[in-house]
Amino acid sequence: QRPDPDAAAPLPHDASASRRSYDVDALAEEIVEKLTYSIGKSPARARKYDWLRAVTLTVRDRIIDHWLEAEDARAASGGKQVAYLSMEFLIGRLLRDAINNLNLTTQVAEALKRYNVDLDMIELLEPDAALGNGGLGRLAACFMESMASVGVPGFGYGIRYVHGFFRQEIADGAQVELPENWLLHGNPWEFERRERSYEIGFGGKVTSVVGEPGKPPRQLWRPAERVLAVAYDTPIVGWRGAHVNTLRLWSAQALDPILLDAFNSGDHIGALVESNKAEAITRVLYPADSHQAGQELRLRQEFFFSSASLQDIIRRHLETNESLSNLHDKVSIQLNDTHPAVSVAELMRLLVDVHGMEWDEAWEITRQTFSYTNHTLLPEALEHWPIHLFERLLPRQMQIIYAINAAVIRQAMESKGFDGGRIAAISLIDENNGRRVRMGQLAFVGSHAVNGVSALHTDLMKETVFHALHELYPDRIQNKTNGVTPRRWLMEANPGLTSLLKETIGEGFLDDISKIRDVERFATDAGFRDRFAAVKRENKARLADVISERLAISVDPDALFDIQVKRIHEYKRQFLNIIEAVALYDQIRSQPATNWTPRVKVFAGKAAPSYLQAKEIIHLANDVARVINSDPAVRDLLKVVFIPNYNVSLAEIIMPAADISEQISTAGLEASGTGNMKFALNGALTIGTLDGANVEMRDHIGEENIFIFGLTASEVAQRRREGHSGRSVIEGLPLLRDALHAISSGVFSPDEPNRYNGLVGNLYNNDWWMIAADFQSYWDTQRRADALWADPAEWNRKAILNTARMSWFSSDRSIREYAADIWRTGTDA
Ligand code: CR6
Repeated sequence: QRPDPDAAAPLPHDASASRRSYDVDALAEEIVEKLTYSIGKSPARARKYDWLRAVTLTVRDRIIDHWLEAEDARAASGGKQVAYLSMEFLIGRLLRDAINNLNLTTQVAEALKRYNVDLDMIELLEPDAALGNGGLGRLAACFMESMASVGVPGFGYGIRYVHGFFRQEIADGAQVELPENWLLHGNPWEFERRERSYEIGFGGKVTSVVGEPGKPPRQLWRPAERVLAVAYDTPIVGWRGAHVNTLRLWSAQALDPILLDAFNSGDHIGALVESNKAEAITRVLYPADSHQAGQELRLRQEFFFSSASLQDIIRRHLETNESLSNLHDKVSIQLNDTHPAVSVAELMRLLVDVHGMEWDEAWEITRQTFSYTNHTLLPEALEHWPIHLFERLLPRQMQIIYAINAAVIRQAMESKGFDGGRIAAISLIDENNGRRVRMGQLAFVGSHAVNGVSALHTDLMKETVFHALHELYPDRIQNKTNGVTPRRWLMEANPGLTSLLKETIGEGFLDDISKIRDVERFATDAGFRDRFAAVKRENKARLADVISERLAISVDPDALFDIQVKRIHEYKRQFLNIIEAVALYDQIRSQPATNWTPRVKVFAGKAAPSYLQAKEIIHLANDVARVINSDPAVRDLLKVVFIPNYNVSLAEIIMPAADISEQISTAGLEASGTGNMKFALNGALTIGTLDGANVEMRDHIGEENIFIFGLTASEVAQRRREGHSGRSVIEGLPLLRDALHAISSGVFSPDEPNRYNGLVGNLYNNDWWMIAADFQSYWDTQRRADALWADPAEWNRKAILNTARMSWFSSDRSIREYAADIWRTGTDA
């Protein structure tokens, strides 16, 4: 029997005497004790941030009991663990998550109320830990939470960036990037683990040392430069406190904090050069999403956290095992994209050079240990490093990659009769673009399992980037469709809907999200539909308040909220959405008598600082918003809003407030998407292409409950082969032509009429992203949505069916599949 989340003092599992109490009196007392003795303030003098810290420390203590217990249990069982290596963890705020997962919401709020402090207000002060760019980083965060919830013993390994993803402001319509400073008030969640530090080398030389008779010479790498990786641990607590896993993030430090000789001889700056150079490695997150940032510092980051994590994994293994020959039975290492792919070469070096293992055995263990997730097919995002850079920074790893490559090519020629062209396709070295190491190929050959993140994406992997490798290793690629955690994205983000569901179908869905399907029966119940709609309206009013506070724009919560929030990228086609807004604006003005559906189009998202087209799209959205919102002719029929600084916390407000979710990428290019899942779970209707996980969403939700439009992936490929360009399409569609003309003639940018000539010109000359090609279909589908909006009962029925049928897209399901098919670790359920 699970405890009732709203009961006064539910202990997640059996309470042991040492456990801290969960009742309100004890919590209230302890919060003040933290305030007094850990922070040095009396309740009367405490400021908001002091309360945040005191509450965090109080909640944290309750996690620690479980954490230590989990560590002991794990060590005693000797079972297999998962190490999830990811350059990004986009965790957002942790306090609400922790309180929710411990079922402490009511009690903590009650305890704080005694001091006239509001828990909601305190929670909002917590900085958003933005150690990631977008979907990939957020997926890693959802996976950490799900591993702890379903009982997969896991470690997340990543980088403790001092500055996370930049803060975005909009000035005169354009994006401005400002540094982010999440550690400003300290980070009460983390524990520095000095004893867990490792040396990481760069550069230098490799020498051959003659070994024992009959054995090959050993290679000795003497790095020219060495830095220290220091671990910082954050406990991640699962649902109902069942398990606590560890997120271990590495921070770079110099071995010598200061060069005293230099300092004493008067070179005060030079004395700090080394420590600056070392610390630069973990100073800032690269803000490129689905795009390779090809600088040396990025490769240093990748190697730094890979090597530190592997050294840590090996050390932990050897604490309870005699040798490394069973490493693959005890740990599964998941490579989250190719960012940690250098791990394949580094593990070989550690096994062979440092621990004296034979090459063949080491290779077998390496392959059995690693698995790799691919997250994109975009050519500009596939990582490849110039050989000369790789060799200079990582000379021994380069040798190892050559050796692996030779073996793979030999195997291909011998067993499958591969010839020239197909050898070039599998080679770890790209010979065409000035010789580069291909990280995707390295990750692929070094892993026993390779997965895509949606069914369509996985199929396309087999047909495109990994076509030849798939022929060589036909059993290696499998699919693992992404998911999102329902704790954060339903319970915490949408308490109104959660309560309504609890009242309607009971609380079973909290523990087993598949039970949410029970609400399907109520989709035709008028009373329930009204309550569902009332919750949505409240969530929209909350978003309207945010829009009014931040932008001084008033929007009507009764209008249709049509929302596209995600990174700004040409393939995601925010431009298509903006053109539709312009065309609609035009129509509303020229046909004022028509019964238009009042709409609020909401945009949010960041552009990579060096991605000029993406920045132009942001500028255009803001220019169009300014003109439309100030035109009395459209009255309240159309509003366009760009909310700055999209992040996890803002997403938690936006996702529950959407009527329409825009998932309109050019088919074949969005590997999965995860925002699409969050919206639909919260009862938004999707307008989307048959791309990424939209395809599977359609299958689960039912074709009639989702708006699908546009070219399919194979049609896009076909058009591109035929040399499609937008001109003839545009000339045949007056609606589109006029909208584009308005944009390119300066209607929205009178201060610089030519500002959007480039963007529009691309559609005429090329239309690579099929915006012109898909416009009519998109427009028609939006009008179908208008028509449905006119029938609220029917709209709400479909919205309820979305919520009811989205449970498969829980990251608990994804994690169970990884555990069963790739990691071969157990779960609780
Ligand atoms: N940009 C994909 O583009 C996917 C996530 C997580 C992305 C997106 O469709 O949902 O990964 N890819 O799998 C990369 O980051 C390389 C993303 O977030």
